[in-house]
Amino acid sequence: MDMAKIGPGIAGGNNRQTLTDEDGEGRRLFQSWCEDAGLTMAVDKMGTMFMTRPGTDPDALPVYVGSHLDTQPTGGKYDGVLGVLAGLELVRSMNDLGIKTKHPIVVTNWANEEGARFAPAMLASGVFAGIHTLDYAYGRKDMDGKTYGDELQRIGWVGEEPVGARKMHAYFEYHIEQGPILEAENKQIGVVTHGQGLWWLEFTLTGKEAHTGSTPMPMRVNAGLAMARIMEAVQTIAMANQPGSVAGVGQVKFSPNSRNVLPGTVVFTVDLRSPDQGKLDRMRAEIEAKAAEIAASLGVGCSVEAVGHFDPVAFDPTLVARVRAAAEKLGYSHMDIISGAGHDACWTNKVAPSTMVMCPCVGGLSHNEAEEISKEWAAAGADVLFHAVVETAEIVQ
Ligand code: HGY
Ligand code: MN
Ligand code: MN
Repeated sequence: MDMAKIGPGIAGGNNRQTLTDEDGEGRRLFQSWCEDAGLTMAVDKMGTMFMTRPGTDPDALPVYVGSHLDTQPTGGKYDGVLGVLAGLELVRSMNDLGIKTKHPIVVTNWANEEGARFAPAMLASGVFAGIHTLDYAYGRKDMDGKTYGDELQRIGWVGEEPVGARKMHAYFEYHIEQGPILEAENKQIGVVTHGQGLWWLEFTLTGKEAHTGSTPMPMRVNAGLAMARIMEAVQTIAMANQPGSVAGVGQVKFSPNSRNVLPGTVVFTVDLRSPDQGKLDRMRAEIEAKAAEIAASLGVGCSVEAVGHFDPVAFDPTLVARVRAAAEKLGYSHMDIISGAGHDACWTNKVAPSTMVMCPCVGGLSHNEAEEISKEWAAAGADVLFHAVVETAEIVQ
């Protein structure tokens, strides 16, 4: 709740977008809490924060536990934040209990998980996993044309450490489900076995700027109409690939976006996801083909760029089993689940054994300021996380 006071939204949630002053303030608060718990901070060149609790074996690779503190513009208080602060709480509990582990523990705040301001999502963990270069990431621009590199510099969080230099023994991420399944099934814990794959397809449609009043209908080159028909086609294609696949449009930019001017340019992003690799790629091909056909039928120019992508992810079976065993041992109701949302764990899984723990959220609502969980749900997930992480880090006392 103290973190939620930083970058407050307008309806009880948060607007603490990556590399804003509010993000900087949230980082400093998190750093102070971590240093009070005896952790030492390192920051890499993408601005990701690594807070280390030493292990007894200096040569043992650390066990990482983290998520993200950046939010959507109309985000909730728990998406990402729960996982970062649960990592901190895990360390505080180890301190209280005098637990020492062979492997160090590193609590992590990944920069720019959301991808709302600078696409793609999971940008920093993507550089860490070798998916993106640092130059590509630094060059990513927000809607105002500001670059990631400049904004990271401006808030003073460019770290020294080369991105991806540090190696992991294992990575755990605790996150709200952001979907309705756990609550509907009355389960306290989501044992996350997989994450669905994703394409972010950015379409640029080129019409003809013209007067909305004096231009006869047959003379119009209407990029807005093309977008509307493509959005309908996206819905039809997603519904033809049930169960499990999803597709929709969250961001549209009309230029000049004036009430009485037909748009010259319309830019919009299709967010397409499926746990099934074949469906994911077939749907992408169908959407792109249909978009080209619709644009051509209206004389509208159409180009598309994939601005985000990851294949469906299978998390580490040993770690997944350890989460499931912890839930069993602690007596929490649980079920296996596929993550509908993308997470930094999807990228760390490329370079180290990774998995996730999920708790329910009210009505499955997320990316909405009304996002809500119960303290009981939060505590149960943190308890399972604690046991899975500490077992992986090997208690020596
Ligand atoms: O888009 C996602 O899945 C994540 O919330 N950034
Ligand atoms: Mn998240
Ligand atoms: Mn999110």
